[in-house]
Amino acid sequence: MRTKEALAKILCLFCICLLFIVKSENEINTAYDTGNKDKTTFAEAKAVRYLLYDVNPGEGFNLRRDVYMRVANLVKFLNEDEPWVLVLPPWGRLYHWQRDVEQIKIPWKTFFDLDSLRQHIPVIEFEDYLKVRGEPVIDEVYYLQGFKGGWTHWEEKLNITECLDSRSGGFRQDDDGRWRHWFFGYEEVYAKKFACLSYMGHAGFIKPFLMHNTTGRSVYIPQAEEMLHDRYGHKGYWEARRSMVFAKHLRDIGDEFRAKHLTSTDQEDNTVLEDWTKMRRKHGEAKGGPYIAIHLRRRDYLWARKDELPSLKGAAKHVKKLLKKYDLLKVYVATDAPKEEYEEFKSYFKKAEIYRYEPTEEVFNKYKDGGIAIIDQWIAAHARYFTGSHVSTFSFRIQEEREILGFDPEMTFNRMCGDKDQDCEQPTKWTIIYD
Ligand SMILES: Nc1nc2c(ncn2[C@@H]2O[C@H](COP(=O)(O)OP(=O)(O)O)[C@@H](O)[C@H]2O)c(=O)[nH]1
Ligand SMILES: [Mg+2]
Repeated sequence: MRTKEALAKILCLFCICLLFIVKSENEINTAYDTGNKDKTTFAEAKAVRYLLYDVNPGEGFNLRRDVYMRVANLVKFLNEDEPWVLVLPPWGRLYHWQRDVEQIKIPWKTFFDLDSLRQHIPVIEFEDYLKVRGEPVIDEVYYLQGFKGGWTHWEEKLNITECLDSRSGGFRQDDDGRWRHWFFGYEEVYAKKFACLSYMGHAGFIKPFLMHNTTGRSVYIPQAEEMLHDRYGHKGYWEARRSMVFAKHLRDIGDEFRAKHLTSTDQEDNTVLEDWTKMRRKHGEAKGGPYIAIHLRRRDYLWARKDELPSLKGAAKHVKKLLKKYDLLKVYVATDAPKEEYEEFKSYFKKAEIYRYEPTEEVFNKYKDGGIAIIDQWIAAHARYFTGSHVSTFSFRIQEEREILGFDPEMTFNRMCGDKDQDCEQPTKWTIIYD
């Protein structure tokens, strides 16, 4: 009798274990639903679909961050009806990232905190997408483009048409009918279907098309910048923006630099970072470190926006005034300037201490130009006072970071003027919105 009871107990335990295993398998399958393993049969559960996107190759790092926000909110909107996961486009081959080492296939976790992104929408890295699919395949590609002949009045519309770009954005069909492309450097990847999609509209406008006119497990939309923000500067914009927390390893480097050279710590400066979903600072709560930060945009901007940028001497003159006004001695310079230009800028100061972050080779090799740009932005975001460069998205992202931290907008939304226009128009104050 005893042995029978014991046997029954063991059998029972075994059954419970089995149930658990089956349950967690199901959970895994619904969380990372895959093409191959998709044998789960939940009565109402819909299979997860994957959205991939990319931005016109000519666009820089900080406009790309802006396009992420648009697509992220599209994915959020899709998830109101169907489970979609956003596949993060690997970073690489950016126009400004020109050092000798090849900078491709950089995952998002190098630059951003994925857990924070995931508190807004479900995201996975491209490499994880490939693992989940088990095959280097993307089902459908819709290459976004404008309408032929441009437009005279604005209306939301989309239409599958011939490709306006004679190269079809570099997509070409091989002998087996597979669509080939550079695909972020993963040239083994192929797409099953390709079409050009003329588009004029906000990001949310593509939702019905994705839900009803596409059937593939994954849909890729290159040139996603054609889709506009659903509501620029509103609650959803800021939710997506707040979720884009920089990776901790980069914040740590910036914080170390602040403490070592700029007498700046979060406790002293009232800039302690909290979980973004709970963080809600009032304007003026953040004090910032005892330094002025400037974003001195040079290189390609010198010819593109020559009259709106100060000369190095002009910038120095302006910074001196600021140091006096705010009774400070230290200056942090975020810049893409070559060494000689930075040295020239520095030479205009006698008393003030001028700082720039310069990575060791080891740090550079790990985090690349994108990581260094973020460290610069992070340090600039913690200054008592910030001033940037005219219509630079690099400056804009610093301003947003400062809004999140809780600075007085007067200490944030500033830009340096060109030498000939000392009274130039200052940037719009896109202040943070929570509700
Ligand atoms: N590290 C660093 N890089 C910069 C700075 N300013 C510009 N860059 C580089 O130049 C690129 C500028 O492109 P983008 O992000 O599109 O900003 P925008 O062109 O100024 O609107 C950045 O991604 C960086 O690679 C800076 O202050 N620090
Ligand atoms: Mg740019």
